[in-house]
Amino acid sequence: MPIIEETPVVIIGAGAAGLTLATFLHTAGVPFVVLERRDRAYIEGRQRAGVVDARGVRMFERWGLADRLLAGPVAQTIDYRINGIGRVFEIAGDDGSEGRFCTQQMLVTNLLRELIDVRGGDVRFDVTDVTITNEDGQRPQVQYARDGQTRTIACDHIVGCDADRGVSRASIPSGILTTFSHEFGYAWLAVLVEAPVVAHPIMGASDRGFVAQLPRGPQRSRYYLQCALSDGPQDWPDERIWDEIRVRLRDDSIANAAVLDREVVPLRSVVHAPMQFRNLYLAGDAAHLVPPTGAKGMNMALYDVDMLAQGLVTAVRDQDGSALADYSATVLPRVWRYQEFSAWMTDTMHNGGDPVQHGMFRQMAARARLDALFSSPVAARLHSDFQRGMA
Ligand code: RFL
Repeated sequence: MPIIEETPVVIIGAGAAGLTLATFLHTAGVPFVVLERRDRAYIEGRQRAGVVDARGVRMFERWGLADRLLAGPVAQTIDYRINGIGRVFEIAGDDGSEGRFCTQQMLVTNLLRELIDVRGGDVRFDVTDVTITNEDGQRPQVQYARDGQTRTIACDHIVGCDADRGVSRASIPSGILTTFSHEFGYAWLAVLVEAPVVAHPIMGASDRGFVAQLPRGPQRSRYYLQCALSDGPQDWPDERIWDEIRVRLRDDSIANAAVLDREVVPLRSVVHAPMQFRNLYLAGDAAHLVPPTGAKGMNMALYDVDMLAQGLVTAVRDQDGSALADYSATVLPRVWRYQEFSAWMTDTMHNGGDPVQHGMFRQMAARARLDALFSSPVAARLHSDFQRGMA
């Protein structure tokens, strides 16, 4: 016999979105269950984003969690380079709020500690075979297997925080969602190295392709190198990685360091809309993907769950489902603004470099766009606002 339980909210996926939402719900006294297919150690070890933007910092402050969850220095500068020649852009706003170089790994580890170890929140790891029943006029159910047993949870709301290949979006019948997508035609080799960022985070256009170095804690950084879509990690041995970094940054003094991880990430932008169907709500990568160039993937996920948490709290605690009904319409305009920003950053930094793909006209036009950040206070202000998540 399957085990049947009840809870108002089931969250599928314990990544940045699912754990943040669960912690907000716990803070507001709304019961939930989180289902995650991986184990805790795997999730704590997953390295990805590096910045919580200023809006995200404010959000954690508003929920009274910033001191316990966020760490790392403030994110104030980016060294934009063209063929090794750099100019340092100051990310500035007039409201005093700043982003933090808090890695996704650190945020997730702190969320797990706060939610499970401190508060005893209900997060179930190593689940398999999650299936969603979300029929018109019926109470939703989520079924899953763990330790050889099948269990069913009856609930009022299901939140899909299980990223692009999860079960949540796949459970929505075809014809309901529209998928908007764009492929950039190249990939990034993402390399985690045992070497810190020395002065400022770097975003570099070069004739040989894009290069970036971003902090991942006090001793580590992540390099990104534009590469072909057909490349695999095996095409990039350590020596090739370091040679290419030195050439693209025009800096022979950069010494080889240990390469801890390497993966090839195709650059694409995707939005699935609407972000809800009956009692199922999609958040984070389950609803949209951005190329990492603008550092917005995790921050968009945090925005989604901020809005969802507020809607779920009023629906469950105050029996007022109006904010939840408007969830998708509320968040999508902002999703599109940050899609546009991420595509802008991606085009500018890649077209401004290697002219092979888009030609020399687009190269010069992209460099002019980058120049405007340093010559036009209006362009600089807008760019700062997007970087800070305040646009
Ligand atoms: P996550 O963090 O991937 O979490 C999804 C969770 O769902 C679980 N899951 C399931 N659980 C149960 N049943 C199933 N059937 C399930 N299927 C999946 C997974 O195990 C996982 O634990 O998605 P979430 O929470 O939506 O968060 C989104 C962010 O992780 C993502 O947007 C960012 O990592 C994107 N990203 C970056 N974002 C930034 O803001 N700044 C960056 O600099 C940045 N760099 C990056 C990135 C993503 C990268 N990837 C994915 C390759 C760099 C890289 C290399």
